[in-house]
Amino acid sequence: MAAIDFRHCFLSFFALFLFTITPAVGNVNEAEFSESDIITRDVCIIGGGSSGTYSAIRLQQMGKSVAVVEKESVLGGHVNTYFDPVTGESFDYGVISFDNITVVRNYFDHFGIKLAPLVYNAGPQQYADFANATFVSASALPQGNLTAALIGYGKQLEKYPYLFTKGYDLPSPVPADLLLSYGDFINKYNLQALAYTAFTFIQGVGNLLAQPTLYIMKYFAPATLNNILTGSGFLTTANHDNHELYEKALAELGSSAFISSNVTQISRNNDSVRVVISTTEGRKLIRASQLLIAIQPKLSSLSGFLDLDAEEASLLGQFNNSYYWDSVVRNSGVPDNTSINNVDPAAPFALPPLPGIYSIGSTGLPGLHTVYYGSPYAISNEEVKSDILTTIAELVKAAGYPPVNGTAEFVGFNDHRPFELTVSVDAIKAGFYARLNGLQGRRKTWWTGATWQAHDSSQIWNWTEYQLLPKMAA
Ligand SMILES: Cc1cc2nc3c(=O)[nH]c(=O)nc-3n(C[C@@H](O)[C@@H](O)[C@H](O)COP(=O)(O)OP(=O)(O)OC[C@H]3O[C@@H](n4cnc5c(N)ncnc54)[C@H](O)[C@@H]3O)c2cc1C
Ligand SMILES: *[C@@H]1O[C@H](CO)[C@@H](O)[C@H](O)[C@H]1NC(C)=O
Ligand SMILES: *[C@@H]1O[C@H](CO)[C@@H](O)[C@H](O)[C@H]1NC(C)=O
Ligand SMILES: *[C@@H]1O[C@H](CO)[C@@H](O)[C@H](O)[C@H]1NC(C)=O
Ligand SMILES: *[C@@H]1O[C@H](CO)[C@@H](O)[C@H](O)[C@H]1NC(C)=O
Ligand SMILES: *[C@@H]1O[C@H](CO)[C@@H](O)[C@H](O)[C@H]1NC(C)=O
Ligand SMILES: *[C@@H]1O[C@H](CO)[C@@H](O)[C@H](O)[C@H]1NC(C)=O
Ligand SMILES: *[C@@H]1O[C@H](CO)[C@@H](O)[C@H](O)[C@H]1NC(C)=O
Ligand SMILES: *[C@@H]1O[C@H](CO)[C@@H](O)[C@H](O)[C@H]1NC(C)=O
Ligand SMILES: *[C@@H]1O[C@H](CO)[C@@H](O)[C@H](O)[C@H]1NC(C)=O
Repeated sequence: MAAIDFRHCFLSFFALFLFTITPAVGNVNEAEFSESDIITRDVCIIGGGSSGTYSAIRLQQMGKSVAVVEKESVLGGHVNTYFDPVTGESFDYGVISFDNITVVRNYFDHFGIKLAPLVYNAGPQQYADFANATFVSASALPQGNLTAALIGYGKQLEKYPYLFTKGYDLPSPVPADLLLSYGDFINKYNLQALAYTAFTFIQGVGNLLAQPTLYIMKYFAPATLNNILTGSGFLTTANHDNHELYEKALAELGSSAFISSNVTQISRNNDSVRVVISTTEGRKLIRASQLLIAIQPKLSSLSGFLDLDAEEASLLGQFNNSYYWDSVVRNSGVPDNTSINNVDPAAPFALPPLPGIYSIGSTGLPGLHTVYYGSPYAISNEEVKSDILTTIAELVKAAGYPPVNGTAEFVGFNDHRPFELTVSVDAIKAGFYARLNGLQGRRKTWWTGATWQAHDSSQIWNWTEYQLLPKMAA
């Protein structure tokens, strides 16, 4: 084993060193693999989250053979479902809601999973400035007509229908309003009353007001807007177990899914793609006609194993990203029926600074609250956990909530970095996305996921279904 580890270190170093100089490096030596460790498939998919799993299931239905490589021990990516041993109930605290559209209905129907309207039973909403544990009455927050602002926002969205069907296929020049910071856009169109609602729904983007409007519109799309305006329309699984979709997908994929597996090397040439993976049952070689990359395309995520060429490296190297966490805390001391939202009454639109907690949410189950956390820059999981527990303790003390039996502890905690991938306004103006789209199909490689459409599973599946898979199948 030591010899293999050593050689692997050497190869990765070598590949990293060379990729900027020559496009064709890291040829996989097939002779190292016995026949039983070589898997031949039409498409090899890297990442078994929202986009990778959808693509795998649909490509199989279209008659293609696939292999899916997922580093975690489960499929599903940002889906986190908590199973409460005390009540036997479950709830979702990662991906929760889906839109009532054909691709969503077909996908869940295929696995016999029932969808139902999403019902919020978050109980009374409290507001507090989490930075100094000061509770604030709702009437002290900025007032305005939310409905009017949402309708006004909808009128703006109507100007850019392509944003919601065609990924990042932007016109040239890119419309100036899409390049405004979201804060400036809100002020320009008098939409101040929706800022806090956007902050609560469009979590994880770092500094919401500083992001280019393009990114916020992609995420805060017409379907989401309509669901908020009508107060209905969001669907979730009837059993409150979104993870079931991924258990059933894993079972259907069978020996074509490689979970708990790391990609160690990918080499592409004009004939085929070769992917070396490290699984719990040893190293395997996947030979495929096409590669589908369904992980976040940060250069740092890919450069360790992918034979990137200069164009790929120069594009993917431009991405910056935000940070997002979800968690479940038991025995927080916050009453079961209470949710507390973070506000800063002194800040524009009362949006609190990040890094920080978005909200502490009632789950409807005794002793359990969800806590969401965001940051524009990198911080460690230990810092996040410590900030959450300290802040909760201060809020509980300030509120004078009655003592509970037990101490606050995490029973769920997930780091969703890298979350929103963004490039600079200058890069967007200079045609970054036209070049990025030019990677599709190039070097036998296709790309899907949030960065190609939005952090919204319904939108990702819809885009993958209508824009990507037909091109891959052709
Ligand atoms: C807390 C939270 C709540 C959300 N709520 C909703 C919601 O209610 N509704 C909604 O529509 N959307 C929601 N989203 C957005 C969510 O739908 C999208 O972020 C979606 O998961 C993105 O899909 P993806 O395929 O791009 O990435 P992911 O789903 O993250 O999938 C990527 C997969 O690749 C794996 N991976 C990464 N690197 C490697 C590697 N090197 N080798 C192998 N595998 C690798 C990861 O483990 C992961 O499984 C939420 C997201 C978060 C974080
Ligand atoms: C989805 O919308 C259709 C109408 O288009 C409706 O019949 C169906 O009940 C909705 N699904 C759910 C789960 O609400
Ligand atoms: C808490 O901080 C806010 C500003 O963020 C300030 O307006 C308020 O006075 C502070 N409250 C206390 C009790 O210090
Ligand atoms: C808010 O705006 C909506 C839509 O324009 C309007 O119907 C409603 O009367 C307004 N509400 C108030 C309180 O002004
Ligand atoms: C789904 O994609 C189709 C085809 O591009 C498009 O017409 C439709 O508006 C999309 N639906 C949503 C909700 O994005
Ligand atoms: C691979 O394909 C490209 C584009 O079709 C071509 O330019 C190149 O010469 C080919 N390389 C080899 C080794 O055949
Ligand atoms: C995958 O990589 C992780 C992190 O480097 C490591 O802990 C794990 O053992 C690896 N798994 C396999 C099967 O190689
Ligand atoms: C992007 O990078 C800059 C500089 O490193 C940083 O300040 C910013 O907060 C980052 N994050 C986002 C989400 O833009
Ligand atoms: C919330 O629960 C507390 C007890 O924990 C109770 O005193 C209070 O009346 C409840 N509030 C509501 C609105 O149900
Ligand atoms: C606290 O929990 C312990 C262990 O479950 C139990 O024995 C005890 O009676 C509980 N005390 C209160 C005040 O609920």
